[in-house]
Amino acid sequence: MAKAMKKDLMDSNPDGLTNKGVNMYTKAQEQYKKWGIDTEAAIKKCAEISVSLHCWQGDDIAGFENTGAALSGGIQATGNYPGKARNKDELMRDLDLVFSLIPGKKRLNLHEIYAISDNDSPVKRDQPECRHFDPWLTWAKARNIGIDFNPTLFSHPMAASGLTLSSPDKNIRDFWIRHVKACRKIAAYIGEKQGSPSLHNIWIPDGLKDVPADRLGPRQRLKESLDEIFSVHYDKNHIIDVVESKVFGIGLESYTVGSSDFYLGYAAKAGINVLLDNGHYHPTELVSDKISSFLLSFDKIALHVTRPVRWDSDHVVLFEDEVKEIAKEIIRNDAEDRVLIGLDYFDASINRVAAWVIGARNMQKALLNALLMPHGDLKKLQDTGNFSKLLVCQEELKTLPFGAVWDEYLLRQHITGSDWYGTVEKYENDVLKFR
Ligand code: RNT
Ligand code: ZN
Repeated sequence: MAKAMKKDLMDSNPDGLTNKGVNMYTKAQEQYKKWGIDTEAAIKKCAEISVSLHCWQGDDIAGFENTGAALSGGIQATGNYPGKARNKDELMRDLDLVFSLIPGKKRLNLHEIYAISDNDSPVKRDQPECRHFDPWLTWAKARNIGIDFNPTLFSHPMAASGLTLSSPDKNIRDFWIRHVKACRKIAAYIGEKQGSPSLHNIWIPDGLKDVPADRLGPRQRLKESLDEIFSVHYDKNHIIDVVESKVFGIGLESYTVGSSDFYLGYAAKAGINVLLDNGHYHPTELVSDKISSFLLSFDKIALHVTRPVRWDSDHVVLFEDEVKEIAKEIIRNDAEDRVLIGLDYFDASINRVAAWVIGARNMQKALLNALLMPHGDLKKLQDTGNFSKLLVCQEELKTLPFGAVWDEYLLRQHITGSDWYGTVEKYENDVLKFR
C-alpha cells in the first residue's frame, strides 16, 4: 500500500480521537441526537441482526466433490486470483479470518457440495447424509454461529441439459428430487442440532436458451417435483423453506422455469416462503420495493444481497443506494426477525477473503445506516404531505457523521477499523500465496 494512503487510513481515527483529543463519536452522537436518533441504541441493535455469509465466495463455488466439473447452471465466477480454498481445512481457516474482521451476528450459508466425506471418496450428489455436515456443525457451534443450507442442482452431469426438477426425463427429475429431499432432511437436522431453524433455499438453473415451444410443460413438471419434495413435513423450528426465482442465466436467456411469478404463486399456496436475490430481477425492478409487499403476505422473506453489474454478475456488495434502501425497508418496518439476510456473490478476480469481508461489512454498514434514521418522523412527513421537508431531511441525513458511529461500532465489537486490509495482506503473503 502506498505510504500516503496508509497514513490516510490511519488518520481516519480508529480510536475515535482526533489529534486535539476531541472524541469524534461523542460529537457524532450529539449531531444525531438533534435528529432524535439514539446512536447507542442503533449500535446495540445492529449487533443483534444476523447476516448469513455464503461459504462459496472462498472457492468460486467449487465445493468438495473434486470431480473437476466446471461451474454450470448459467452462473459464472470470473477471474483467476491465486489462493482459493481447495479443501475444508483451507475454507474453514479462511472463514475464521473473515469472521474475525466482520462485526455483528453471523451465520454460515452452506451448499450441499460442501459435504465432508468420512472416507476417501467424495459424497455423491444424491446421497448426502446428515453426518456429512457434522464437522461443519462442530465448527459452527464452537463459534456460536448458525448454519443455513442449499441443495446444489448445478455443476453435475445430471444437470448438463440445463433442466433438473423440470426435466422431461423422469430419471433426471427423480435424481434431483432425491437430492433435494436429502438436503431438506439435512437442513432440518442442522436446525434441530443448532437449536435455531436452518434456512433451506432451493434455486434451480432450469431454463432454455431459445424460444420455447412449451412454457407450461416444464413449469408443470417443476410444480410436481416440488409437491413431491414438500410432501415431507418438518418442524418449522428446525427448517425454513424458501424458493429462489430468477430472470435468466447465461446460455439460458429465453426462458426461466422458476420465474418470480411461478414461485410467488407456488410458495403462497404451499405455505412456504420466497427468497429474493437482488440480481434476479429486471434492471429497473428493485428488491427494496418488493420487501413491504412480501411482508404483508408471508411470515418470512429471505434475501440474497448481491451486486448485479449489467447482469446477475454477483460482484462484491458495496455500500450503495439499493443495499442501503433494502436495509431501510427491514429496519423501518421492524422486520429484523422476519427478513433473513444472506449474501450471495462470488468474485474470483480479487483476494477472496477481502471480497467476503468488504461485502459483509457493507451489509453491516447499510444496517447501521438504516438504524440511524428517524423513520417515525419521516413517515409522518409523508403522511402529512410535507414532501418538500421530507426530501430536505432525507438529503441532510446523508451527510451526518456516519463514519464516526461505524468506527465506534467496530471498536465495541473488537473489530479492526478501516485498516483491516493489512491483516488480509499478511494472510495472503503467509498463507494464500502457498496454495
Ligand atoms: C444463482 C443464485 C443462487 C446461487 C448460489 C450459489 O443465480 O443466485 O443463489 O448464486 O446458490
Ligand atoms: Zn442467489
